[in-house]
Amino acid sequence: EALGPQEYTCVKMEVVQFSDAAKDLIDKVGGRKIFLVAATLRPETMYGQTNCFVGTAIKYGVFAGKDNEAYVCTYRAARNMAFQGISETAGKVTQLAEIEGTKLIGSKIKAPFGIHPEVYVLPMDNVLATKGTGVVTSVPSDSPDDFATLTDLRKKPEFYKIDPAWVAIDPIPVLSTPTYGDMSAPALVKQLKIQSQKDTKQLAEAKELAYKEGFYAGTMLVGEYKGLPVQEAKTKVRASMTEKGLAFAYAE
Ligand code: A2H
Repeated sequence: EALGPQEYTCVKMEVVQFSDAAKDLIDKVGGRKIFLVAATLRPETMYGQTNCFVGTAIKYGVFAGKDNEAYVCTYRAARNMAFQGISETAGKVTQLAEIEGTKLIGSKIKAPFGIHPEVYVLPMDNVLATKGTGVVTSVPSDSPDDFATLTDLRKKPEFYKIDPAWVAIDPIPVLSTPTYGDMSAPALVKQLKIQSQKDTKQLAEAKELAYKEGFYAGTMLVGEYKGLPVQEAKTKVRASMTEKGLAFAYAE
């Protein structure tokens, strides 16, 4: 855990098609554009998004943003955003609707900068309600948690009550590292013999190794900053996304 404030990039994933269980949200937002808002520390990896995760035990709100937008995230995150100039009214949280994480599963959303521009919302066990927005965009090439969870879902779609079509996108190489090659997460999951998303101790170790190697030794393989070191690309991708209205800065 970081000691100082954590600076996230919030990626705005516009809803293209709600799941049946979430469809009634549309009538509650007064014609606003609705986005799932995913907090990430690795904006440079967004080219490799294959899906998005929500917590099945988490309650989400839909909150009024500026410019006739609405954001799906935890109430906690919406309150923090209100004090960072992100809500419709400065300092104020305007909640338009509420929805359980399970009901969002199967919704189709846009993945900003994604090589696959549209992805599905899927369940993850270890999403914390107390961190970020409670929405995690999934990059299985570079996040061991994302890779382990996606692998679980692919192995047992009926157990997780998901359509196999929602997990059809394979991990996409985004950056290359000397130690782990073009896809750090699958390499580390294999090396540390991680069996599932339940192996939280090994996953924490894998996450640390992947993060350090990617940041200090990674080179971009795709996108506008292909060929650049990850250290340089990170801030550039973030700025580019923000400038296009696809992301915003969020700290907690
Ligand atoms: B990261 P930190 Cl490619 N619960 O984004 C669990 N995990 C959460 C979360 C929550 N409520 N909110 C955000 N996260 C994830 C990309 C990524 C991330 C890659 C590699 C590593 C990585 C794609 N998923 O994180 O505890 C988000 O996943 C490892 C550091 O605040 C976010 O960045 O340090 C990261 O954890 C924030 O974790």
